[in-house]
Amino acid sequence: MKQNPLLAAVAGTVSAAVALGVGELLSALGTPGQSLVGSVAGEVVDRTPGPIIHSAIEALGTNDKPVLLTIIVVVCLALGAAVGVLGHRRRRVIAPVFAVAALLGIGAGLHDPLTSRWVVVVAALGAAVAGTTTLQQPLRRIPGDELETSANAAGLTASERRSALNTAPTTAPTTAPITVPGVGTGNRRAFFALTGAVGVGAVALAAGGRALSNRSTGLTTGGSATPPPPLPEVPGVPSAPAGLTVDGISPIITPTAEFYRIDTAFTYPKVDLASWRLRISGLVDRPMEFSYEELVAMPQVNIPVTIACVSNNVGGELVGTAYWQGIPLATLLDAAGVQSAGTQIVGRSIDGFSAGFPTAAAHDGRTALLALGMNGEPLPLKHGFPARLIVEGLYGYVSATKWLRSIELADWDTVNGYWVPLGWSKEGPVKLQSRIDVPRSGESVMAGPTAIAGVAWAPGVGISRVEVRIDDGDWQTADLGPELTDATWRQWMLRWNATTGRHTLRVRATDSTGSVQTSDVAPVEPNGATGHHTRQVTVRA
Ligand SMILES: Nc1nc2c(c(=O)[nH]1)N[C@H]1C(S)=C(S)[C@@H](COP(=O)(O)O)O[C@H]1N2
Ligand SMILES: [Mo]
Repeated sequence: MKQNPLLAAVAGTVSAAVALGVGELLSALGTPGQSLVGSVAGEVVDRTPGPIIHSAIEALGTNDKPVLLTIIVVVCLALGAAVGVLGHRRRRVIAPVFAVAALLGIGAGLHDPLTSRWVVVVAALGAAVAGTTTLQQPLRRIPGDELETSANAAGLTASERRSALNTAPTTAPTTAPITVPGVGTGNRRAFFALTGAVGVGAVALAAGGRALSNRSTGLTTGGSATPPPPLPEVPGVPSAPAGLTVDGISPIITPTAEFYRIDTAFTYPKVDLASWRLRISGLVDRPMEFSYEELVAMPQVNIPVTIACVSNNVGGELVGTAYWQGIPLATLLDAAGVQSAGTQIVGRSIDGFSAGFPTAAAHDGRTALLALGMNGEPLPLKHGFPARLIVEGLYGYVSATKWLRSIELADWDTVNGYWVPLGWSKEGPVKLQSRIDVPRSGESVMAGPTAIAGVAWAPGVGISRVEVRIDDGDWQTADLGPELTDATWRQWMLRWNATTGRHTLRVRATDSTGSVQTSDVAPVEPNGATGHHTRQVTVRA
C-alpha cells in the first residue's frame, strides 16, 4: 500500500505542537509561571557538563535561554513528524510514543524545584492525550491510499503523482491542474484545513498559556494579583549626579530595563507573597523566619552598588550599577546570633540555586544587603523578587542569590555554592576592570575632535585613574566622572583628535590602592577575566 510520508509528517508535527500547547496551557493554569518546556530545559542544563553550559552562555550571552527553549521545541516538533510517519503505518505506536514523551516530561518536571507535582503530571498526561488524539484524525484523512489506485487509473507518471501530492492547495490551480479523483481538491484540502486549523489552535494554546502565566502574576507579585506593598522611603539617599555627557557612555545608574540578567532559571520563580518566608538557618543561635511585610517594616538602606558577573568577558556587558534597597545583612545576622563555626553565608533560592561567601563580608564595612528594591522599585521578577542578596565586591555567582528562600550559616569547608563543584573558584572577588563604551565597535568615526569614553570599576575599593593608549602611543590619563561611592563604577573620558586610518584603542584603570589593571589575559573561568579592553576603529576624513 502506498504511504504518504510527507503529509503524515505534517500531521505528526501539528500533533506535537498541540501536545506542547496543551502542556504549556495546563502548566500555566495549574501554577503561574510553570512550564513543561522550561522544566525540560532545566533538566537539559542540569545534565550537561558545566564547562559546556558555560561555553554556551559565553557564545550566546543572554540569548542562551531562548536558544535552548527553541531547540527543545524544534526537537519535539521533529519527533512529532517522525511519530506521524511511523503512526501512519502503524496506528498502535502513536499512544505509546506520546506516553513515553509524557513520562520524560514528568521526570523533568518533578526534578524542577519550581513546579507543583500534580500540575506536572496533569499537564504531561494531558499533552500526551491531546497529541495522540489529534494525530489520529488527520492520519485518517491522508489521501495517499486512494491516490495510489486512482492516480494509476488516471494514467499519471510517478512525478505527476508526486506533484499532485506535494503541491499546496493554494498554488495548485496556477500550475497545471491535475484532477485526480479523490485527490487534491477534496481530500487534500480537507487534510490541510484540518491540520492547519489544529496547528493554529496549538499555537493559540501555547501563547495563551504563556500569557496567562505572565498575567496572573503581574510579573512582579508572584502568585497573588495584588502588587507588593511599596517600599519605605529611605531618607538621605545621595542622588546620582548626571555624569559625563558623552553620547553612548554608560549612565552612572543603569536603568533597570537595561540591567544584565544572568541565572540558571528558565522560568522566573514566581512567589506567592502571602506564604513566602525568608529563613535564617544553620549555625545560628536563633533560627528565624520573616514574612515580606516584616522585612519591609524593618529599617532599610538604599545604596548604589555595581555588580558584575564572573562570566563577563573583558569589555562585556554583564555588569551594571543600581540603587539597592534593603536590610543590612549584619542586622539580620546579629538578630539570629551567628555561631563561631558559621564562617560562610549561603544564600539558597527557591529555584535550587545557591551561592556562598565568607561571613566576614557582612561585617567588614562593605555593602552587604538583603535587597528588596532596585532603583526605587520592589525588585523586578527577573532580578530576584521578592528578595535577593547584594554584596559589594563579590561576583554574583558567589553572592547575589535571587529569589531568596534562606540565608544559611555554614562552615566554609563543608558547603559549596552551585557553581563551585562545576569548576569555578570558591571565592569570587570582582576584578579591577575597565571598558570602552564609545566609539562603539564597528562604528566609523569622523576625523577631528571626538571622545573615547567608558566606565571602570573596582567595587569596594574605587577607581582613582583611567588611562587610554592609542596605537603604540603613551598612556594618556582620562578625565574621570563624579564618584558616587567607591562601590560604584566610574565614568571616564578622553578627548581625542582622531586622525584618518585604522586605530587601536586600549584602556586600563588604577584602583584607589594604586593597583594597575593587569594586561595579562585570563579567561572568565574559574574566577573572572583579566586583560585590557581594546577596540579597533576606522577614522574617516
Ligand atoms: N536564584 C539564582 N540567583 C542568582 C543566579 C542564579 O542562577 N539563580 N545567578 C547569579 C549570578 S551568576 C549573577 S551574575 C547574578 C546576576 O544578577 P542579575 O541577573 O540581577 O543581574 O545573579 C546571581 N543570582
Ligand atoms: Mo554571574
